[in-house]
Amino acid sequence: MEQTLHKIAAIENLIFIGAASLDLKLDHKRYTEWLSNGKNAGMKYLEENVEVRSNPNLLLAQTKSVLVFGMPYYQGDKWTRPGFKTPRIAMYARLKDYHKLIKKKLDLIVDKLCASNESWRRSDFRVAVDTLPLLERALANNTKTGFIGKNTCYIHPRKGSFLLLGEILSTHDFSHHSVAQRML
Ligand code: B12
Repeated sequence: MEQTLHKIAAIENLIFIGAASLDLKLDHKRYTEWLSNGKNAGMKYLEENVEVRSNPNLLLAQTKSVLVFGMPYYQGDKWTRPGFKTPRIAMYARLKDYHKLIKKKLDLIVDKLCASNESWRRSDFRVAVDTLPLLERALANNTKTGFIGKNTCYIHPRKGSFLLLGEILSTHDFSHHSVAQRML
């Protein structure tokens, strides 16, 4: 299954980071401390749905797996060549809106997963890219494939931290299912 998800993700120019452990107790604690220290700096929406953020079951009942994907967004030095005035725009913002971009790609992956198993329904999955109340970095960290850096970003051993995250929540346990042969 792992191998297949890596391949399907690559077709969409994503990387499959891994299936995350859903144990977010420590992260929940870190998050609430962060809030009580006022680190959200006026971003009021981060004070909402605090319980939901560390419990994917409240976003999709019976969630058994959270599959974490990444979209590398480093764009090399094409913006910094001599004579070219570098615009002061964050690198991720020079792309099309990544929420729409990644969501579309993850929706296609969900379609492929559903097509691979006739008992799987679209409603067994939920796609998240930034906008759902979910601790995305903590989940990426829980895949045990990389680490949280001093910049607070999830860092992938090969792709670094220029990586936007997206997730597929599923009621199916991806550590046990194998749809590999039927899919590709
Ligand atoms: C609010 C927000 C912001 C705010 C606040 C940033 C912040 N420090 O949280 C602002 C607008 C400033 C921002 C800026 C950026 N953001 Co932003 N942002 C978010 C958002 C919506 C929520 C983050 C959040 O909950 N913060 C609260 C803190 C407490 O949580 P956290 O940082 O996720 O940390 C948790 C874990 O990582 C863990 N943890 C923290 N430290 C440690 C240390 C160790 C050792 C361990 C084990 C665990 C651990 O515990 C924490 C609580 O669970 C997420 C999307 C999402 N839903 O998760 C994107 C997200 C974090 N942002 C992202 C990006 C790309 C950025 C920018 C790089 C964009 C840019 N300007 O180029 C900057 C980076 C700034 C920075 N260094 O954090 C990506 C990060 C991808 C990655 N590889 O990690 C995310 C995941 C969006 C996405 N879907 O791709 N962001």
